[in-house]
Amino acid sequence: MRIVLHVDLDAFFAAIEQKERPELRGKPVVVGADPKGGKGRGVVSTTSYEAREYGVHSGMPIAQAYRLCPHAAFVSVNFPVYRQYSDRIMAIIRPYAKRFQQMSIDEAFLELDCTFDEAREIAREIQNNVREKEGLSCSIGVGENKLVAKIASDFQKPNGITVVLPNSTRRFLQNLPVRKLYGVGKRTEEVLRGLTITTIGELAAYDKQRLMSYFGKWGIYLHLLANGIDASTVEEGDDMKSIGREITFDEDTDDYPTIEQTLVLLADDVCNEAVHQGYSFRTITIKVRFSSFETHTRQRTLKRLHSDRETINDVARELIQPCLETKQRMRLLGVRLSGLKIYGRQKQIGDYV
Ligand code: TTP
Ligand code: MG
Repeated sequence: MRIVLHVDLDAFFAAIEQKERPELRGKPVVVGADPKGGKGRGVVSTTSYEAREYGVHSGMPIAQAYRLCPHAAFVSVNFPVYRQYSDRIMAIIRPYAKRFQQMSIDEAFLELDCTFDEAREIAREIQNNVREKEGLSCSIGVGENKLVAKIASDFQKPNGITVVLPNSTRRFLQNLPVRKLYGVGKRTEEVLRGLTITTIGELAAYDKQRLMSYFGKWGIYLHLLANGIDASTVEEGDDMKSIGREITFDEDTDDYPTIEQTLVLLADDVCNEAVHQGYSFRTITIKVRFSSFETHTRQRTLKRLHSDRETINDVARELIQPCLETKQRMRLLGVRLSGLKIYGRQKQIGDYV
């Protein structure tokens, strides 16, 4: 039987800050942009569980976080340190798996060759091992496929283990909101709500043909997911999804030199991060948010892997052109690299520049 285990670190960036700085332990910690006494722009990356009690969460404007919890410790993002933790933790987890797929800086799927009872033991061992070696806690989900394992790891956070046996998959999913299914974002959620579907159980029981008339092929896929069916496999590989940076301007701007300078800064930043971690990339994406909050992303996938900043700069400049032509003021600018592949560590990078 195929068993999938999903590991996700708890409050990852904030937990590392608390580990590195004992004075922050047990306190609300907000990792993200500078709040500037409530006037700061930019967003919250993540928060410690203590800060979540005040309603502060990832993606929230930092000024709002400041209003909700002014006495929190506001800490800026220290990405290279988080990446080092991530690399070490993934190296601890990887040997437990028959197949291993890292999904982001703090989560991975493991395909296991064992029984569900043994999988629960492995989950405990992984938690203990990560706690002893790195001083961090994680939550783990075990299920018959990736979909169930991922939803299960989120079910009892922090420091939880949730095992969903195949014969209880449908019952487990039934009362959860549709938003928990991967691929279901705000838009799909809203359309579903219009059909009076809010839970996964309601979606599973809905007529497949009608879903297809609203969503096309995606409707069939949604119906399968809601029924706990997911055929995607754990793919071996260096699957760090992306390396990205965003900057919210202090004041919205349509000044080309300012925008270009920022673009170069962002390109440099993501390039340094990629080279430092030994990644080459194939896809470059830019993100622009205008004053109206209207947000655009544009991307290009190149024919081969690259690892130089000039390529990022050239492609990013081309991609941003249509956004400049709108003459709207920009609020936020971002650059992201994806299609990443590891080419050993620093020493080989030169070969690919
Ligand atoms: P998550 O696993 O989504 O969040 P988390 O680990 O902080 O908390 P949880 O216990 O709920 O898993 O994301 C992992 C890290 O990615 C997170 O620590 C910070 C970063 N991140 C952002 O920078 N911005 C975001 O909007 C999100 C969701 C995460
Ligand atoms: Mg996490």
